Amino acid sequence: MESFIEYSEEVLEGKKNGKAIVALESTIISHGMPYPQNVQTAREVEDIIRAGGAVPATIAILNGKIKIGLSQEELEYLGQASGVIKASRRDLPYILSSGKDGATTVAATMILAELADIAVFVTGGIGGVHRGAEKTMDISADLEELSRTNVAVVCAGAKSILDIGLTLEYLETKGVPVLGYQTDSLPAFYTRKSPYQVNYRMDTCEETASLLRTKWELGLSGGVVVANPIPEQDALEENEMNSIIESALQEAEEKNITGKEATPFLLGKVKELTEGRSLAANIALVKNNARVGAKLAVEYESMKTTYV
Ligand code: PSU
Ligand code: MN
Repeated sequence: MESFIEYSEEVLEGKKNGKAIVALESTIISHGMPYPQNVQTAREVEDIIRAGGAVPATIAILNGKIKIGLSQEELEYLGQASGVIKASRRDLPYILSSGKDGATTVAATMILAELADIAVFVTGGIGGVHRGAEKTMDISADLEELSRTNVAVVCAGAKSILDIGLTLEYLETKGVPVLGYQTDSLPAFYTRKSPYQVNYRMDTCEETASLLRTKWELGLSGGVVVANPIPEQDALEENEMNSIIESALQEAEEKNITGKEATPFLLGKVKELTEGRSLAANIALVKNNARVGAKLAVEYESMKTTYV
């Protein structure tokens, strides 16, 4: 796969100078947020990572090339282009061999980040086990990827369009640690808490980085979920979100929306029903994750010398 990769100048330079690199996904840009907020948020998130002393690497596929780091023009293109394919693991061979454009999900971004030797990845929310999965079998490929690919994913937990309890069960079966950054409760994306506990609470990025090093140096392959709650002032009201999510799920069922369309449809519906407040919350939590992700990447990078 190496021959398909193109690094941005900034990422190449960063790698040469031994700087910490933070991967960012692109489905959130093309399918998760509307233009122009998507491009603006992506830029601001990159700036937060730079301010935190790390180098941002937004990952996508353009013209069949794996991009590790996007230029301003490429980011702008991705934010507006129609026909960009939402790319999970199973979509990579087609998009690469046919020279198409793909916006990478958590799963695909993890694969490409590992290929580029990037250990920390910042996003909004991960995919998971969908409600009703006992019938539909709709379980995001993100979970399978977390079980096999060595990348830490900083997110705001799992959105309650999913069955959070079953998502945790799946991750447990697959041996994926779910860590709470300064929290005991697993955050539920728009809200700081859910009825579920994380596996372990981490109070600092230093102890989190040390756990990552320990896991991978022991040869325990697979990812780690670092769940970071949305800031208090940006969180939405739990009961209100639950009823909005219920009606979004009901509409998806009525319209028979399945497969890869399910998550973008539900995200779009929630945004519509909250009149944009969910978008503001989404932007705030991604930025908050970028702050933690940059710090974590810098800590992780600084530990390299201790072990080799
Ligand atoms: N959850 C969110 N926002 C998102 C996604 C998930 O709150 O933008 C995107 C991510 O790219 C994630 C993907 O990897 O949706 C999961 O899609 P699916 O459920 O089809 O695997
Ligand atoms: Mn799915």
